[in-house]
Amino acid sequence: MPYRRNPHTTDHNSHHNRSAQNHSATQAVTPQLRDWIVAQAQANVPAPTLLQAMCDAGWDENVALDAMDTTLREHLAHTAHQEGLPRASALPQPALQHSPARIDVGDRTVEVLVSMALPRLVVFGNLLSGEECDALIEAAAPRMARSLTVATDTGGQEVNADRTSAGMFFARSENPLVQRIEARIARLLDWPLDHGEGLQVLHYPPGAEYKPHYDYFDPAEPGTPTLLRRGGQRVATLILYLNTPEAGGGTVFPDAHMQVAAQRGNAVFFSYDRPHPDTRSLHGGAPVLQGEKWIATKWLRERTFT
Ligand code: PD2
Ligand code: ZN
Repeated sequence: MPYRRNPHTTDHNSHHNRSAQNHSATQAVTPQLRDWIVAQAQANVPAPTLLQAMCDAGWDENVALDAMDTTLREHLAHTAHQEGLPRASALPQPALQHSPARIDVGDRTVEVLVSMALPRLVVFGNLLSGEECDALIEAAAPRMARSLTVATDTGGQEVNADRTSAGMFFARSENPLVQRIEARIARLLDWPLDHGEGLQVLHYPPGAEYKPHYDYFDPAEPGTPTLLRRGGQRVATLILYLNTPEAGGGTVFPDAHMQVAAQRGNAVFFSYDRPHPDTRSLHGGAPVLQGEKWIATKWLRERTFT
C-alpha cells in the first residue's frame, strides 16, 4: 500500500533544517504530523513503511518511532473513549506466562486447570483444602441472611429476585482462617490484599440460582459514583467453591458458551479491564438441581477498598 507524502515534515526539512543531526534534536511532533501518522495507519500502511517514509523525510529514526508509538497509542485510547468505552484498568493476573500446571502460593500448591483469554478466565484446583472449606461454611452458617445485591439506583443494598441465595460478608482479615485465605489469594493473583472486598459466603438451597450479570458497577447507573468511592471499580472476581453440589450449580459464562463445575476447593477467576460487556464477563450461577451449593466470592477493586 503506497503512503501519501507527508508535506509537514518534508517542508520543514527542505526549507528550515537540512542537517539531519540538528534536525532530530529540534523535531517537534506537530498536530499535523500526528494527523498524518493516524491517516497512514488508518489506510493500513504497514508500520515499517510508515517509519521509512518518515526517515526519508528527514526524521531521526528514534524520534520517528517514538512519535508513531505515542501518536497511535493516544489515538487508540482516545477513540475507545469517543466510542463510549470506559478506560481500561490494570488487572490482577496470576503468573501464567510460562503456562505452569501448578503455582506455589507459599502455603499451598494450586493447580491451573483452564486458562482462557476472552473472557479472561482461569480455573484453579486445590486453592482451598477440604478442611478450610468446611471451616468457612461453619463460621458463615450462623450469620447467613437472604442475599442482597447492590441497589444500582442508590448505591445501597436490596433483596433481588435474580439471586435466590443467602449470604454474609466476612470483614477483611476478620479471623486467622480468613486472613490466611486472603493472603493466599493476594499472592496467587498478584494483587494487594487491601484491594479486595471482604470474602462473601453464599449458600444456594436446592433450586436456587444467580441469573447472569456483570460484577462491575454499571457506569450508567446513578448509584455507581457512591460505590466507586470505596476503592474504584471491581476489576476481577474469584469464586471459590466450598462444596460439590450433586447436580447443577456450575458457574456459567454465556458469552463463552461454557460452564465451570462447582468442585469443592476449586475456584474460578475472571477479570474485566473496563466496565463494559466487551469483556465478555457476563456470568451466572446455574440452578442447583440436587443438593446444595456453598461458595465464597472475593471481588477485587482497582484501589484500596475501605
Ligand atoms: O455462585 C456462582 O456461581 C456465582 C455466579 C455469579 C457467583 C457470583 N456470580 C458472584 O458471587 O458474583
Ligand atoms: Zn457475579
